[in-house]
Amino acid sequence: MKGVVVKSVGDLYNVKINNSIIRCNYRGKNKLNNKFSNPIVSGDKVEIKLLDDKSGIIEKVIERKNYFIKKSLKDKKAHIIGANLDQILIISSIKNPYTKLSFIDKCLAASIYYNIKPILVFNKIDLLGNEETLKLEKIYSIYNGAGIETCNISAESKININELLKKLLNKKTLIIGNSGVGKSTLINTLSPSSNQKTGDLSSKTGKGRQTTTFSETFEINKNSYIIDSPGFKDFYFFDIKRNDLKFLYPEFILLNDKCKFNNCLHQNEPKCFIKNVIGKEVSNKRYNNYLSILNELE
Ligand SMILES: Nc1nc2c(ncn2[C@@H]2O[C@H](COP(=O)(O)OP(=O)(O)O)[C@@H](O)[C@H]2O)c(=O)[nH]1
Ligand SMILES: [Mg+2]
Ligand SMILES: [Zn+2]
Repeated sequence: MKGVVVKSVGDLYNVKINNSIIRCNYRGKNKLNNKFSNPIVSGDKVEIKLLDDKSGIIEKVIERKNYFIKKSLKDKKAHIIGANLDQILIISSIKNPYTKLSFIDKCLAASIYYNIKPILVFNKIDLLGNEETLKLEKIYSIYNGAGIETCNISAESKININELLKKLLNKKTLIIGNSGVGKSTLINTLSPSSNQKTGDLSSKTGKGRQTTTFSETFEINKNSYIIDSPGFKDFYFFDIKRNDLKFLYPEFILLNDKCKFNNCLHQNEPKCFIKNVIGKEVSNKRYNNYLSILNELE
């Protein structure tokens, strides 16, 4: 029988078949390609053998259409956050906590690398004063200028939720972002029966505590699903290399081959076209973050 994994807890997986949930084990763990730190994730399509009407064994993971992975700091392997996705919402906030643009840029680059459309969402707009609203507008102009779709919401005060909902219809959407930006709150707003635990911000650090530990799928309606994921503190690429990065910036795409050297990384090479258009076609902030991400990569 075929089903879809909607939740994983340790070695147990909830597999949805028609409208019921079957609790499954997986025995093939050792046979798997050991590139991954977790063998099966929310969104995976699997074949199972039923043991009774509530439990079964996963016999096979069906080849993934795509996946979103990051490097696990524990074992340096690839940690899969979600599989078989149509798009990714990168949830950020200007306040409580502030999301660094370099973190956003890494999430965007990875989404593009894995061929999954990113949408940049700023949550908690109910908290913003005039100055912060202006700051957010500047950030939007940077990302819209780079060809990235954006949206601002308040998951708690339910602002712009219908606009966001329209983008989610008939899609499977992974939700990522730092801890505390409101991913689980958004899931509860979009899918009220989901009852995801949400976290208070730590009074010491102003950052979120981790309350979601495994990716889990929730239904918005019959054809629309959202996957909540544990917040990342930082984001380390697994298989994205230095030479890949310049192809993961949409605003570079038409300009990359205008440099003198076709292996130009737009650092200090002579006759680099990109360096000449910083502050114009390419934003200063995006370029500086590009350089710092580049320096982290092999
Ligand atoms: N003011 C405000 N607070 C929010 C909003 N969304 C979430 N929060 C709060 O932010 C904290 C962290 O939310 P949570 O959903 O657990 O974040 P997660 O770690 O990304 O899943 C909780 O105290 C929420 O009540 C919002 O739109 N506005
Ligand atoms: Mg959460
Ligand atoms: Zn260049």
